[in-house]
Amino acid sequence: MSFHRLHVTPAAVQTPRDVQSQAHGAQARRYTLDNNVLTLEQRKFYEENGFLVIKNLVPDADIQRFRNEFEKICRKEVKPLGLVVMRDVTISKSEYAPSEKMTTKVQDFQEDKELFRYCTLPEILKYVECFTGPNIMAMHTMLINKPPDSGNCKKTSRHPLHQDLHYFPFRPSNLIVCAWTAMEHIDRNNGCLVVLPGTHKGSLKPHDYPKWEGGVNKMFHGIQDYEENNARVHLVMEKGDTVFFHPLLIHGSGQNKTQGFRKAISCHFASADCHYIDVKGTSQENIEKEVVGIANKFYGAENSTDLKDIWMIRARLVKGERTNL
Ligand SMILES: O=C(O)CCC(=O)C(=O)O
Repeated sequence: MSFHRLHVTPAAVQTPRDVQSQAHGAQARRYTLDNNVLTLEQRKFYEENGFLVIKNLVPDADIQRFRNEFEKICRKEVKPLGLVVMRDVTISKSEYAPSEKMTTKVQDFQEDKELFRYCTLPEILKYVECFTGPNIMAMHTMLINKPPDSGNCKKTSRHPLHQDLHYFPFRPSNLIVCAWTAMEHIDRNNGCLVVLPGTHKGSLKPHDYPKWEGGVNKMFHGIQDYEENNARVHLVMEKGDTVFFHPLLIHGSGQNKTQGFRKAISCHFASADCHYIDVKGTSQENIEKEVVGIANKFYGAENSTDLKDIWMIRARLVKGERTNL
């Protein structure tokens, strides 16, 4: 099966996905492509719920290598270009010492050969292609090291409920997918992902910092206005299990009540056929301001960067052709 570029089309014109849906009979499939990787049951599950867990997808040996590299970064033995290192809001600058305990997340590891291998693993890309088609860009990368919250009880390790599309100035959303891999056993005790099934069918909601007593970590925007009665699923995962989810799916993660640092590695992939949008005048304007402000500080520029440039610089082709993004 070959895929074609997907352009914004007038209502009367069919997209390749419409044609595929019809060829495969009864049910319209908006969120998955037909490439014989997903079973019918898996496709139906993703279409309905907006996420899909694949058990035991990433080998232990790879996870150990990601862990080793993360530790090297924390010890400042390697300093990959463009990498952003985040701390918990409760850790003051004066406390900073290069250690795993001070680092809650590293993001934008596209220049770190060892961590970036995650985004090129055939096991991962095989599934990503079911959502993006064959031209695949790795857009946003993270290794999350959720710290224990048991010491200060401020619950700052929680990640508020949000939709990842809030952060992204590119569309269409159906050609974007996140892969998130557990680097150890993850459950409600150490702060697993929680998802609101089916919410990927809704629209992008306004996000802002939640007013939490203990403070909120940088860029942890959340949704205030979501359906309280929507079912919630806590994703209990083993090392190597990987969840693929839609960027409109409402999700977050809970408090880490253990003494350990809960680790996961993730990448947001998009079809290279997606296009950038201008978020001015939309609910995404607040995140644009924040991201551009941080980038200008990082690169020492005065209001010179725009959101599209930031994304274009860090995006990497991992399969196929860089057609657009
Ligand atoms: O790993 C986590 O705790 C949550 C990550 C997440 O939802 C995100 O970064 O968008």
